[in-house]
Amino acid sequence: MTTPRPAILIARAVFPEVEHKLRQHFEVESTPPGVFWSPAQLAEKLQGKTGAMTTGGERVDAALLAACPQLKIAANIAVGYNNFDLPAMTAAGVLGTNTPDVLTETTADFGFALLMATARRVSESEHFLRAGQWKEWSLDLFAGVEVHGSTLGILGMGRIGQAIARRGAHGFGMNVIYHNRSRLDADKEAACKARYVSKDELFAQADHVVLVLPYTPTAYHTVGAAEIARMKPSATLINIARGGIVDEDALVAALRERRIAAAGLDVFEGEPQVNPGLLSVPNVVLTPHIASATIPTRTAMAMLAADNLIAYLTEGRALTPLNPQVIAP
Ligand code: 8YV
Repeated sequence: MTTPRPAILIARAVFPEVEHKLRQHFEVESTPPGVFWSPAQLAEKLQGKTGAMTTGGERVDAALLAACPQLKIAANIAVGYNNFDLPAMTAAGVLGTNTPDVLTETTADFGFALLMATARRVSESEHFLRAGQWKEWSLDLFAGVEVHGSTLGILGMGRIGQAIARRGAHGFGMNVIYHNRSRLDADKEAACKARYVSKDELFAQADHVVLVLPYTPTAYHTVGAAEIARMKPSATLINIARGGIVDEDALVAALRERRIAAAGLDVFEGEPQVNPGLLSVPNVVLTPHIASATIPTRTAMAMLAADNLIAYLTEGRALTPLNPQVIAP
């Protein structure tokens, strides 16, 4: 008698080649494109499954774990894992994995794209043009703020923060400052030409503040009215980390009153819902959480999540475990 193959759920539609790979190892239930499960539906779909391939949109918390006692692994297609209650997963003996490294450069490219679009008013001016409002050219038409040679302040100096720093320092001759939980070693600081400063100094000195820190419970509203008040009136704020890091109401007020020049946001506290205040101010560039969205990178992320599922459910090991103590208690 052959042992039955493990059953897994792909909780959100993935590329055909990823599903094909998984079907070589598992009984796979996939999710059609455009279908998104509520927490109750997700728990129902996971009945009898030992593995789940998730995205940032699926929460794996104590309630889900209690409803799905057979679950052994949740493989997130994301480097961030704030949708996982990791202590609860560890307590339930469920492994969590993420997708570091494969998205670093692509996400840094987008961070820079958003910075450029925000500083140089790309979206705002395009809306103006499309609305047929362009009648005359003038010297100050959509005059923005400088990028090259300006001061780039990076909050959160992990892999993506360093990749953004390299672009700023080497590509745009920017003066790079950063703040992080721990200071980088001298070699890494030299590679990014970055100088460590306090959080207060970062907000006060930067012409462009870029947020790339992980979203832990203590990071909630790291950027609130007080931090925004420290920023220069000509400064921009770019968020490609997680929406909850910024107090969006405080940001809307600052943008409306032009206390800072502009903001570029790829992430939102209640996404996919967007704070209506943000939709009502012109000096903000808004994108729907697409910083890692190129086909090669999203494929690499999904393949890494697939490889984690295969490695763990067939060989008891994982490539990028978040709570390795589940594997080797
Ligand atoms: C993901 C992200 O695409 O990796 C992350 O943490 O924010 C994005 O790259 C998104 O979270 C979907 O899972």
